[in-house]
Amino acid sequence: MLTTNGRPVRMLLVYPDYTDRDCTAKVSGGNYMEGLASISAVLKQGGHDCRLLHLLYLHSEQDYKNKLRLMKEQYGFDIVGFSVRTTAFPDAKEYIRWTKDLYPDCFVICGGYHPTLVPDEVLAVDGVDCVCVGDGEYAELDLCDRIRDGLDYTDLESLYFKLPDGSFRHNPIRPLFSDLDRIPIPDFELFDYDNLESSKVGTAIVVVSRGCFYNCTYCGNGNFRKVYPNKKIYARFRSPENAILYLKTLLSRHPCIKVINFRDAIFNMFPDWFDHFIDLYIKEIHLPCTGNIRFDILTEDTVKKMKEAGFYTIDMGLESGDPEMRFQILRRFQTDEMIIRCSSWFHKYGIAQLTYNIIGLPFEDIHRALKTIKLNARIKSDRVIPNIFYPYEGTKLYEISKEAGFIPEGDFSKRRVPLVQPQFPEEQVLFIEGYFGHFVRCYKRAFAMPKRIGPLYEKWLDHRVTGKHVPYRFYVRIHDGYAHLRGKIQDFVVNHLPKVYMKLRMLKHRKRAEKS
Ligand code: B12
Ligand code: SF4
Repeated sequence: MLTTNGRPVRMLLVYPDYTDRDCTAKVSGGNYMEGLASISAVLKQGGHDCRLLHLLYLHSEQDYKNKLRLMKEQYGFDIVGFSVRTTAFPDAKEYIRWTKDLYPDCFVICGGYHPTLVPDEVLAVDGVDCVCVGDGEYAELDLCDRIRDGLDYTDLESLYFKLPDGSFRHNPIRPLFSDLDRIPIPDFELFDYDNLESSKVGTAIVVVSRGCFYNCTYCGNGNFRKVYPNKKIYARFRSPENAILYLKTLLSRHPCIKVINFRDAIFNMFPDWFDHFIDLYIKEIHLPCTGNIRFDILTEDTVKKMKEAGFYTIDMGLESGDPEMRFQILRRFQTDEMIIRCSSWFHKYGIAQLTYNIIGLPFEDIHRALKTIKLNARIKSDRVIPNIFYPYEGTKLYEISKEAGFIPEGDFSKRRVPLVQPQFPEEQVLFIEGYFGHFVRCYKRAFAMPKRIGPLYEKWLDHRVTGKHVPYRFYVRIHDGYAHLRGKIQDFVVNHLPKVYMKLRMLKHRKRAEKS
């Protein structure tokens, strides 16, 4: 049993924070993560200490070990905690192995989305001693307290342990508490905050809630909440007053922040909360902001108020333009009319609209994907983000994909198109993803044309997307080259000329808003 003999515990959190396989060292950037900042705040409030090893790119063994050694020399951690989202799991396994190579006696705990969805799979990994299921702040605090006091910790709620004989001990999951104001303001300084990718362009990633009460089949939320004994209160917000306190604290510590990006799953999930918060935000903060909004619970009045508050743009999950896919496969009960009506309010009040879309869903084909392009064009979305569907283990859509035989054998996490579906081959999915924005622009033009020419142009475009002889592979190759170059230029501007990037971005948003 690990103990620090009365000394406060030192915890090192490891955050593999990258989504590509680029191994080039980066000196700055990375994302803020509310969960880790929150754990750190609670541990520090409890008298322990916490540091972060923020992995901004795929590390080689030597690179990782050098960093860990340095941390050990400078900080002397007792526990290493890995935050693991599903797509980071294969790399996390390597980092854990290398950690144990260097420090065989070090206690390793994993938490985050993947360990919550499939705890035993994570606990089975060599080197993992413990897994945290669900929210981690108070499980971690109790663990550190017991380690400090030399007490048995293997019965702690929300933690699963690997025992010396290799068996697993599953403890019950602690109930959620409804009052998020109990959690201290996050420890923003766990991160090199002013150097984060968002901070460099004057933007703060802010999360003032937990969870979501919807059940979209591709999203982990439906399953994250199942682990709790009182799952009904899974979706919770800080009180509007406490959320304002959060923002004021952040702004006083980091005056470089000029824009707030609310990354809560659905910012208007509780319409009364949202209206009250906006009133306070107008009075007390009033900085340009953006957030993720759901169409079906919005009123025109709220959109009007959002404009007043400083919302210059909003994000919304459109996901699929095919109503059948939306209702039956994704379980998102939003009609085309609803989506079109809400979007018109955003145009009316000059708030730019960004939509998220999924390509390569199970049972989708290029004709259905084309409907997604067309719906984006119809609502005149200002910015479109196409994402290729990834079947997260533990989600309903993973099960559906597996049952249909669309999930290939072996590790599919590194495939560009995870599902293998005869009716929607890889090159077509990549083509739609690559040229999504281009075609949305073309269809916008078609829909704006006079009645006699518009439909003809639309037909010609349909043929360019779904025609029999479209050279999909060739187009994909051209797009890949272009995207690589564009990414390099954008990285350079964000990291070396952040002020120019910020100015260009604000200018672009202003232009869009003026246009609408
Ligand atoms: C805000 C957010 C973001 C932000 C911030 C990212 C971040 N890492 O937090 C941004 C916009 C950058 C982002 C990006 C991405 N995101 Co995101 N994001 C969210 C969102 C909406 C809320 C997360 C949040 O802050 N929750 C509140 C905090 C307090 O909770 P938490 O993070 O879960 O942390 C708690 C526990 O998990 C646990 N815990 C976490 N780590 C650890 C570590 C240890 C040691 C312990 C003990 C406990 C522990 O304790 C924490 C405190 O209670 C969720 C959806 C949702 N509703 O949860 C998706 C979600 C996390 N995102 C997801 C994905 C896929 C991504 C991207 C990969 C998307 C992409 N293709 O680019 C990237 C990955 C970026 C990255 N480097 O991590 C998935 C993850 C699915 C999965 N199974 O792993 C989610 C769940 C949405 C979904 N599709 O289901 N995201
Ligand atoms: S509304 Fe968003 S966060 Fe909520 S379940 Fe659906 S996809 Fe997940």
